[in-house]
Amino acid sequence: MSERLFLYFILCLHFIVVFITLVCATDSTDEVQIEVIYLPENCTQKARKGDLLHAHYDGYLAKDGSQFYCSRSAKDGQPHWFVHGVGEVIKGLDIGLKDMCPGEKRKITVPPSLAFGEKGKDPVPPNATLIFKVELLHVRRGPRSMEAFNEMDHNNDRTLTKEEVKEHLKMEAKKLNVQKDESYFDAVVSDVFRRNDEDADGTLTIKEYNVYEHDEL
Ligand SMILES: *[C@@H]1O[C@H](CO)[C@@H](O)[C@H](O)[C@H]1NC(C)=O
Ligand SMILES: *[C@@H]1O[C@H](CO)[C@@H](O)[C@H](O)[C@H]1NC(C)=O
Ligand SMILES: [Ca+2]
Ligand SMILES: [Ca+2]
Repeated sequence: MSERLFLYFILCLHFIVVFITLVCATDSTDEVQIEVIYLPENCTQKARKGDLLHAHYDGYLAKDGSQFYCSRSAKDGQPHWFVHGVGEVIKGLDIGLKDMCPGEKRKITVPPSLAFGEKGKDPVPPNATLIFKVELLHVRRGPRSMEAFNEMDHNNDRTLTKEEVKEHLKMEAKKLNVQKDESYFDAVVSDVFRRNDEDADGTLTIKEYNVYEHDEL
């Protein structure tokens, strides 16, 4: 009798182990898998939340390997600029691009829950696991980074005036070879202040400027 009890006990243990394994397996299918294809010798700047990333990427459906997106052939074939870690791209890509270096290449596998979910989004079908091949070209500190704030804050008083923001925008435009006239910059500055200057005192504090906090991906 006691032997049967013992066997029963073992069987139960076995079930628990199988159960735990299954639960863990289910968990891991909801995770982003990152495979580093190429890592440059020197990593000049790792991608952080709020950074501007410049990248080429191809998207494939995991189930048959068919390609649904290619930045090299889409629109003008230019690599994309986007802000990292703030939902400008699907959640799975924000997670998969974390700490990536300029020049690095990754294969990122994204479960549907962190991509287009149960509904899908044309041309991605429902419940699709996606594979992205990403080549990161440049990482720049984004406009909402502490670095950018400090760069703009010429007199280091921890607040930004309209003039300071305007000067910064002009400098950025010059760096990127974008030609704009004075009224364009005035309009952008007004817009930035209208949306961020909560107490309407004509300056932006760090809090009002909404600097991205630490990475929480
Ligand atoms: C990497 O950085 C070191 C030190 O800055 C430099 O000497 C070396 O040439 C760099 N290598 C590459 C491949 O850029
Ligand atoms: C997608 O997955 C959900 C949850 O597993 C399921 O209820 C739904 O029927 C699936 N949709 C399609 C179109 O396969
Ligand atoms: Ca200032
Ligand atoms: Ca203010």
